[in-house]
Parts: sequence; C-alpha cells; structure tokens
Amino acid sequence: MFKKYWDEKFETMNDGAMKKFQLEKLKETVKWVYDRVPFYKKAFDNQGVKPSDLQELADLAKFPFTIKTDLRDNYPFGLCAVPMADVVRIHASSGTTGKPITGPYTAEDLDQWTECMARGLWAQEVRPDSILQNAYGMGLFTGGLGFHQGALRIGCAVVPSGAGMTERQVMLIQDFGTTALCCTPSYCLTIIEKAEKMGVDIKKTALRTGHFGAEPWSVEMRNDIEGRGGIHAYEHYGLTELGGPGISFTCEFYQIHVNEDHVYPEIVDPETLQPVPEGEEGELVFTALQRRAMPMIRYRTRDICSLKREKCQCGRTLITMDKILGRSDDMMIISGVNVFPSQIETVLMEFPEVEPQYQIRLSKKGYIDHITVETELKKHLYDEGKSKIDTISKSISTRIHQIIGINVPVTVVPPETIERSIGKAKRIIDER
Ligand code: DLL
Repeated sequence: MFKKYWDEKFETMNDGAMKKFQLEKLKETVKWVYDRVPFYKKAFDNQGVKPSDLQELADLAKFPFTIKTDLRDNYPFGLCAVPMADVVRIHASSGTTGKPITGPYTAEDLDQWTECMARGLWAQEVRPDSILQNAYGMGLFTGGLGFHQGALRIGCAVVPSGAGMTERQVMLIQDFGTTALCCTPSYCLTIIEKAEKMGVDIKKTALRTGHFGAEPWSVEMRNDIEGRGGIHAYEHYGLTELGGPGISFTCEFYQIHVNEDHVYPEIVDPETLQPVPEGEEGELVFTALQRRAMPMIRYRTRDICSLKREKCQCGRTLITMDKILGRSDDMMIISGVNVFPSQIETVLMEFPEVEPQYQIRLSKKGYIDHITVETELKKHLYDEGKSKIDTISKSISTRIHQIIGINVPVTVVPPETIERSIGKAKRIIDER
C-alpha cells in the first residue's frame, strides 16, 4: 500500500481546522497546568490571567513565558502536573552547567512522542524494510530512545548502535546493510572520515538517508555530508523541555515542518518579548498542546529562527521553520556585530581546502576580548608547509570579513587536532 504521509489528517490539515484544534488543546493545557502546578498558578495569577482568558489563539500572548531557570529552580519534578504513579519514563538533558533539565512522560506522552518521531522518519523515506542504525547517544538523552521508538513504530529493523566506537559503526553500516543513519551531523562527519581512513567508500554501501539533528549545522555542511556520504541528509529538531526530538522534521524538499498539532510555535523578539511578524527572525517559543506530565507554557527555547506558512511541494500544510541560526547563548558580539558559529561555518565550508572541522576560541588580551577561528587543512595541503597554510588562512579571514563584516584571524591547526565529535560538537572554547 502506498502511503505518502504517516498521519495525513494532521500533516495536511487546512489552516482553519488546525487553528481550531490548537485552540481547543491550548485551552485544555493552560487549565491542566493551572489546576495542578503551583508554579503556573502563581505565574498566571501574578500576570493577572486565568485559563478562561484564553478565548482565541492570540490570547496566548497574555500568558507568562517559562524559561530554563524556572525548570532549574523547580528541579527535578516541581513542574510535573501528574503524580509519579502516572510517570513512566524520565529523560534529562546533559546539562553542561549545574543540574540537568528533566523530562518526565506519561504513557500517553510517550505514545504521542513516538507518533511524532514516526511521522518525521516516514517523511524521510524510512519504511518497514529499512535498516536504521541509531547512533545518537542512548540513555538520558532524548535522541537515542526517541529515534528508537519512532523507528520501531514504523516497523523497520533498528540497530541501536549508540554514539561512539566509530570503527564499529562503519563496520555495521557495511555488514548489516544499514540504509538509514541517525546521529548528530557532526558525528556523521566523524563516521565518514573514519570510513575514508578505513578505505571504505560509504557511497558504495546501502546507506541512503541520514536523520540528523540536536545541533546547529549549516546548509553548506549538509551539502558536504550529502556529497561525501552519497545520502539525503534530513533534519530533526527538538529539545528535552518539549519532549525531545519530534518537534519538527524536514521533508524531501528540505522544509522543516513543525508538528503544530503537538506544539504551538511563536517567534518573539528576545529583547522586547513581543511577537514578531511571520517570516522575521527571533526567539522560538513553544507551548505543548497535548502533553500531560510536564507541559510547557510559552517556553523560551533561546533558539534563533523564523516561521513561515508557505505552500510546500510535499503537500504538508504544517508550518515551516527556518534552519536554526544558533542559540542566543552561543551568540558572540564581535566589534559590535552579532555572530553565530553557524555563520562562521558557512564561510569555512566554501573552502574545499579545509576539513569540515572548526572551533572558535575566545580569549582575553588585557581587557580586550579576542577571537580566533581554528580549522584544519586537508592533510596533503598542510604538508605543503607554512606559505600554503598562511595563504589559505588569509583568504578565509578575508572572506569572513566580506561576508560577516568582522576581522577574525584564522589559525590552521595540524590535521586531526580538533576533537572529533560523537554527539553535539563543541564549537566555542571560551577561555575568558
Ligand atoms: O538535542 C533533542 C534532539 C535529539 C533533537 C536528536 C534532534 C535530534 P537537547 O539536548 O535538550 O535536545 O538540546 C536541545 O539543541 O534547543 C537547539 O539549540 C539544539 N538543536 C536541536 N536540534 C537542532 C537542529 C535535543 N536540528 C537544543 N538544529 C535545542 C539546530 C538544534 N539546533
């Protein structure tokens, strides 16, 4: 049976019907948390809003935002809206600083998450006869089990290889005839590089699709992965606070469709917190529509992005979001210009001489902040010596100036000195 969409009703729902559905779910959710979570009751009361004030979608703007520190302040389960007896799984973010962000799920939440994942993977050519190698970190991270469940629901063969042991990943791709690979885009590059070293041409394997996410990556990086891996590189986006991956996914036309029957997206100006007009850039804010264990109301993701409602050739009517430019936490202000690592990446990827590996080092010289971009040259070029290295680093620096408008010295480091990622790549080294 030919089935184009996993869930045709919602994926192709007309705007009016979707808005009606969203309003109904929003009303339920604000009431659900107001009645059950003291934090929300207090926040709504302080703002002078009641669940009954939500009469149309625009009324959501009257409700308070939720931010990361609210989750930390109420760690681990203070924002939970159900008794522990109804919780069946708890995920958590890696939390590089302080305590992690917790993500509890009821059985129904898990089921819906699984549906969202199956929906995305189906749109990305995964079928019951696919062999899907899941190299996202297994465990507390939502990537591993999120993709696992979605793939199981489709009924394909799942290889839960987890992140790391890269040589073995290459072996499994070859021996098992893996057709779909799930991992972060930076880990995919690590796998491709390892394969090249092992003398394995990934293009000659059965691998056809990649399902990448969990970190920002440029279109140029995607093109590189597609070219070197001989695959279609699809994307997923999500965050622990909203239940992990499954918030949005790319279709075959690279449009990132938001599962807006599950999350209600808004874009706000990060300074004024006012909604910005459609198509304009700002901070992504999500409200959960169907979750029960820990539904977030107007959660500020800190991800910088824009939303567009345009007709997509794939036939899906789900609103689309742009590729994430970066997190506002990772935004650097250099000579007064706002810069995201992904913009530096875009310039670097124009240079076929460099490896798709880079780090941005921030340091202090006296009172002055100093930035350098470190990257690697292809080994044979590096071996040509200093004058080659100097010429290329100068050209990159000039190009960064042309494109982004900032003066940044570029340092070429010896081959393979930038640490290869197996999960989320660390792009900024802050030594200030
Ligand atoms: O990274 C969930 C996930 C797993 C998404 C696997 C996709 C695939 P967290 O660890 O909580 O959850 O990190 C969430 O990662 O706010 C973004 O800043 C970033 N992020 C996630 N997906 C993308 C993407 C998972 N496709 C944070 N592009 C988010 C850019 C992404 N950034």
